[in-house]
Amino acid sequence: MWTILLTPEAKMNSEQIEKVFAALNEFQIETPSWGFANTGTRFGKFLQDGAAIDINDKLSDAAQVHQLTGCCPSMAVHVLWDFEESQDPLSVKRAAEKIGLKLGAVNPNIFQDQIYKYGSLCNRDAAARKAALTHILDSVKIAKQISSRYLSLWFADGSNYPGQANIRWRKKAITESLQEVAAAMDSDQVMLVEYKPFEPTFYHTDLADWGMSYFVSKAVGPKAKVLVDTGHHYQAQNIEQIVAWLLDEEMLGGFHFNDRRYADDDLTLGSIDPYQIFRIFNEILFYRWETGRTPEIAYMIDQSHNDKPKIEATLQTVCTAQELYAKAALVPHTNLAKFQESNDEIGAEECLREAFFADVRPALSEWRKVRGLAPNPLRAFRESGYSARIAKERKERRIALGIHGTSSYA
Ligand code: LRH
Ligand code: MN
Repeated sequence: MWTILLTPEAKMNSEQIEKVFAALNEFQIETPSWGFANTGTRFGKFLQDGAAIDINDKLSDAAQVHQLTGCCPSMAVHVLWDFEESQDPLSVKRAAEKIGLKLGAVNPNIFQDQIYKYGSLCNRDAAARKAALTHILDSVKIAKQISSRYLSLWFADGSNYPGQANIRWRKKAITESLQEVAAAMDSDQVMLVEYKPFEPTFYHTDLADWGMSYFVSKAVGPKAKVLVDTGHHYQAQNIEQIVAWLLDEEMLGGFHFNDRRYADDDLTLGSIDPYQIFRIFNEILFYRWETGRTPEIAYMIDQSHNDKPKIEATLQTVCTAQELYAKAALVPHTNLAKFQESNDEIGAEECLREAFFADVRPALSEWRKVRGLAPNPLRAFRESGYSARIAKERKERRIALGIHGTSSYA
């Protein structure tokens, strides 16, 4: 009934190794430009000499991660953090392609300007709404110029006190504006609508949970899908259930992966609860096995590495994501479905536990070796001397540029 995967010395049989290799062949995850820059919390930002200063540094660091892991061919950009006013986005696209990278999801910044004090698209002040809509439409243009399929939208919009906001008015306002944005997008472009229960506002957030993003996305039309940021859930919320529902509704557009102990902590994936990410991957692979449908899902990282060395933290994250995806590919779906139908909860749970506790690292190292990649990317990166090189070069450049690194968020 159960394949004996639990005992550590048990070697995976060829069928299981094939499943792991097939999973690794298809698994790709996008790195965030802001994960390579100096970031912090409201209590401070601890600067790293090696942190990226500009978009070229971010591209160079993202290329390092892709060269070492083979599964991060694109880097997401945050418009106001990555594109200077005068900068031609095409030149950034070309710079990326020169080092084997693509520019990924385009994230407008509709939360940091003073005009957004009471919100962006939900603000009662027409000037703020206009500024936000204009910036988002500019971001759509940039996405087209750099051939990016994804416009990834997160709104800090909300309120801090009861009575402050007409929540229904704001719901209509953001829906109407996003319908206008969708109309400006190409038919093959996807709008990802992210939700977050709180922060930076602490009474209500306009897009606070998956249901609100679902409703607004439905009202916007077929280009809009829901973006699940794993850090944007109340404690104890069953995220994989939300994923299962969005899959069944064909409304799952993508993920912002990170980990958390308390709230939107943006810690490295799998550092606190690796079983959480495994359960999410399991829902996706089980859905595909059961329906034969392979939904297009944008796997992306959204983390701010406030103390860990940023490239190493990103390498840890990518390798952990590969491991957890490979483990989820080992779940025996036929057995699982049979145990579910016969209400054999232990049988069903053991299908997941056996796969989760399987040691896929030998197969993962083998998969890397076959591709001419270092079996252990993190060790290879440490031995490369890249960190010391960039720390020296960027420290000198910061001094030359008179940058003290505490200005913008990323
Ligand atoms: C908001 C968020 C959003 C980004 C930002 C960097 O918390 O998750 O996705 O724009 O982090
Ligand atoms: Mn996010």
